[in-house]
Amino acid sequence: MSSLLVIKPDNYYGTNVLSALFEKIVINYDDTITAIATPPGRGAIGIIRVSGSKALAITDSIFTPLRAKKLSERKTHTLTFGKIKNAEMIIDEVLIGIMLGKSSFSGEDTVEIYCHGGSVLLQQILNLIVNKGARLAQPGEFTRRAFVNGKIDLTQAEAVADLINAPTELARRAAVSQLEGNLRKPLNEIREILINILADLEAEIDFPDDISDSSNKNQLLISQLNKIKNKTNLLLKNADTGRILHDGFQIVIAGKPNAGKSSLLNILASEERALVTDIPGTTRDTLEVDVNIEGFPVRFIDTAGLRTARGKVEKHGIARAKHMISASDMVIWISDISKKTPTAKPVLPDEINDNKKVIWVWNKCDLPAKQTKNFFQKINEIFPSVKISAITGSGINELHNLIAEKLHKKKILADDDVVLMRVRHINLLRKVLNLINCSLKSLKSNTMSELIVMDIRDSLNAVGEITGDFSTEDLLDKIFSDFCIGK
Ligand SMILES: Nc1nc2c(ncn2[C@@H]2O[C@H](COP(=O)(O)OP(=O)(O)OP(=O)(O)O)[C@@H](O)[C@H]2O)c(=O)[nH]1
Ligand SMILES: [Mg+2]
Repeated sequence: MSSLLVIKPDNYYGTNVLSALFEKIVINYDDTITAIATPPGRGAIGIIRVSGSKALAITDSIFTPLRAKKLSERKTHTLTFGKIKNAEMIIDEVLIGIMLGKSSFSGEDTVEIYCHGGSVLLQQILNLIVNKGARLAQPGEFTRRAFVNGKIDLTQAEAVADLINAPTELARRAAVSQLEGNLRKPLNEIREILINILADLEAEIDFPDDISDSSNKNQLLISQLNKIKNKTNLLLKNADTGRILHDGFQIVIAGKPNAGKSSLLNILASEERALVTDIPGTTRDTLEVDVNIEGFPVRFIDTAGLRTARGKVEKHGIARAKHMISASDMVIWISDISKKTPTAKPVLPDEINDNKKVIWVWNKCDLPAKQTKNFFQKINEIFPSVKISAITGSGINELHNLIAEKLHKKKILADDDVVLMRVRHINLLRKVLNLINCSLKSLKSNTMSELIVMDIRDSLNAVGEITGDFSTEDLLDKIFSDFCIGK
């Protein structure tokens, strides 16, 4: 699709200061869409959604209510029992909910058909609806319409997807907070201040003679810009935590062959996922397991033992392990405590470019330790370390705690805490912060107002891009393509 600018109908960039910023293009969302909203497979109930101006008429044409009233004669938010028919053939007995116009999720007439949850049956009803004139919905199109119809902003639309995809309770809480508008509110406040600043600066440029006390004016401007800076910093405060909640945290388990990497993965996964033998070089490929660590979605990755490769397959496995190490958020370096380390200092692969991302795990502590006191001390000075046995399970709780500590668990405090979860939001807000800092510098050095106006406009656009007040079709396509069909 081409890169068109989408302006929401209720957009209030109404001031003449800003009107020149946008070219208004109205996108046609007039057709009626439909989709199965429940997951594939068998279930007690299946749901089909229909949304658009012909939703009621189309559904009426295949539905016979138990009592006389047609759907189009019923009030909003009512349920009607009856039969879906193809000509005279009964397809299913169903309950139908209707939500009309602005009072529906999408902001337009919406019908939900609750039928029995069989895939053939659902497909049949869907086909009937399409034959009567509805179009199959794109992924996330119901939510996209809610956005276009001004029911929610883009942060809330994204929160819908994040809520559905939330891998842990903590991620769900963060998504609900965003859905409730806890990100939208501070962004709107920032936008209001930016609009006011822009209007003042434009007036100053257009009518320079009317400006009386310019030093006072500058002070006011600086204090407004600092206000934005504080609000933006507050939003960015939990960005690291948010990114982990959204994208997960990758921990690679690495070490020499036979150190017990796969055994540790199995104990963390609470099941026998990886093959364990006493032959060094058992693991060749990477193996991933997702675990919830105190609310954070953590992916543990078992890797091939690092040594001089013997053969082509092992060589590939080791290359893959090294790649995973460099791309990871954290490395558990696992070392066999029952074997004497051949070097006086710890030697780690070059791919671990930051000691801060390492937790040193001494494994096999059920066996006699063969390390010198000196070596233990050296490790403790450089890395957080823990002694475990992947056979008996001892020390695993301590390892859990060390990981949780690194995940900044304490940063999420209350339900309404704003946690930026998407890289898109984080990058745009960092851009706002940079631009505001530039404006503050410009003001202090008495740079021309025109240049400050440009920075403020760019900040306004960046905030608008987060909320969707300023967005392109390409951006919307990208965001909504991650949604499931029917949402
Ligand atoms: N005594 C004892 N043996 C262990 C422990 N952890 C693993 N082992 C044994 O060590 C051997 C190697 O374990 P793995 O988990 O396959 O080791 P690995 O690091 O994945 O080895 P590669 O895949 O070959 O690199 C197996 O015989 C395990 O049973 C432990 O805590 N104590
Ligand atoms: Mg292994």
